[in-house]
Amino acid sequence: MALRPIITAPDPRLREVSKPVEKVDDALRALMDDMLETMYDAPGIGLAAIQIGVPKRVIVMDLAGKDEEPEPRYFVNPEILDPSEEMQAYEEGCLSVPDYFDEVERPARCRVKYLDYNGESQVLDAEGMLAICIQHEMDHLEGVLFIDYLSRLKRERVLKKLKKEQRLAAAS
Ligand code: GNR
Ligand code: NI
Repeated sequence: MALRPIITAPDPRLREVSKPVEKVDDALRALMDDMLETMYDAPGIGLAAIQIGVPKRVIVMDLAGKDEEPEPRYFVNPEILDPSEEMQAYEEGCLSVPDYFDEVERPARCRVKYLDYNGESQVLDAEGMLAICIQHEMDHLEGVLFIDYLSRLKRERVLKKLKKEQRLAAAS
């Protein structure tokens, strides 16, 4: 297992549409292991492969609390079905948009169809934080970031600040 660097906005790779996985094999499981380790280290509750620069439709997640047993989840080629009409708002953050949080509204419930760590087909009914996180991660697979739901003014302000920070970091 290895930690991989997390790429941050406005890196153009975050805008790529990730490609479906053809086979859940040992190489893909090694990628998922690295993703989980990188996510725990960050720390974060979810990670899409493109956030470490790999444009595959793979997501890892763990929503267990700090004092609970880890509960790693793996989603390969996920699809969202039956999003609810009812929406819920939540203050979101993203490891690829560091140190910025803002409210995003998404369907409160959805169903997710995906392949698991062993390549077996699964269907999961999601609500609450699970629904929020799976939709946030699915967006990454389409090259969408949570700041895309904010006003243009807010988004440009965030991106400008990130660019400036990256410029300063590169110069030091
Ligand atoms: O760690 C994360 N926390 C979070 C909080 C609210 C809504 C979504 C998230 S996902 C984020 C990790 C991440 O960037 N995944 O893509
Ligand atoms: Ni994110």
